[in-house]
Amino acid sequence: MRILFSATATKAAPWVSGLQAALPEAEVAEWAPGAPQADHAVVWAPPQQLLDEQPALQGLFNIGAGVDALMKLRIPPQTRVVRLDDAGMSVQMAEFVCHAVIRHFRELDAYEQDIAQGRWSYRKPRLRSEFTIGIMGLGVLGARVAQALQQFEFPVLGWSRSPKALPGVRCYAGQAQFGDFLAASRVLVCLLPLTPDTENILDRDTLGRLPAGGYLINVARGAHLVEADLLALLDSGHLAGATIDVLREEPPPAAHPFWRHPKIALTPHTSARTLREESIAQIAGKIRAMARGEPVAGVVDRSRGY
Ligand code: NDP
Ligand code: OXD
Repeated sequence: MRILFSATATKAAPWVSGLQAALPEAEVAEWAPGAPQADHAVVWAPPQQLLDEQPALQGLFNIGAGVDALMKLRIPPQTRVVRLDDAGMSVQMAEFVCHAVIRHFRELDAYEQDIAQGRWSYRKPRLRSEFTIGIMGLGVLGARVAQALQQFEFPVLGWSRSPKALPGVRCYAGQAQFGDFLAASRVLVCLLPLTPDTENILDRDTLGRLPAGGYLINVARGAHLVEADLLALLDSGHLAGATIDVLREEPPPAAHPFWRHPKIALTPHTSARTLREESIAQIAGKIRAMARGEPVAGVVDRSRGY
């Protein structure tokens, strides 16, 4: 069995040696143009040339949860595209989103500014029951975030494409229930995949339907958000602030307004990182399951785009 590795902005050597150690029966190599035909490829945003030269791949394993970069490429029809299925990401996403929610709910930014100015002041505690958290996307990551937020007794709502029943979560589905979901969400967390249906979904209309004083946490993809619309709603005071982990251009140009906006907490696409060892173990397990003819989790439905 032959496996190729190709990942933009990632050191190949530890992945190649890790995959080789996990699959000693295979021959694992970093992809280069003209590489011999392989059975599987493990990739992040690979060049189109790899797919054009490898028409017989059985599995194309993405070393991330989001497959939007892959969906832009021409992929041979019989190749199964397989995403990372948690692999240590959901606990990171849960801690990141809980941190962002609590930081805002407890006004920790404001306390830090007070302390920096030598002020020992108290703010009136906010009502937890009014801090409804609406999660867009109730998949592997969204469901885990919903579960974690309930530990802090926030009312949690969720929105997905198909109807869901999650313990303790008020679930909404589809376009018909989108408006009701937004109107009830004081904090909006985006954990959708980026698809033609969800691109630009965080626009003036969507964000404007949050209650006054709403707060946005975008941990999915930069192209979900119309950045100018967020800025306008922050300036008008309709939104109280935002935590932004992902941007259309990463890193953003030096003049990008999000770098220094007083109401935006910016992080460098780090809310849930790919963990190499967990990911290699998961991919190796799936490659072996495929060789035995067994089904594997995380196969992307190309017609949906996720
Ligand atoms: P999943 O595929 O498991 O879940 C996606 C969820 O979104 C599902 O509940 C799905 O609904 C819902 N959804 C998809 N399309 C629509 C739509 N048009 N309308 C309403 N709901 C929709 O993905 P994950 O939870 O694993 O990951 C989500 C995203 O998080 C990734 O695609 C990636 O972009 C991002 N991500 C960001 C990271 C970071 O570090 N910032 C790290 C990892 C991931 P249904 O259940 O009905 O199918
Ligand atoms: C992912 C990411 O999709 O890191 O896994 O953004």
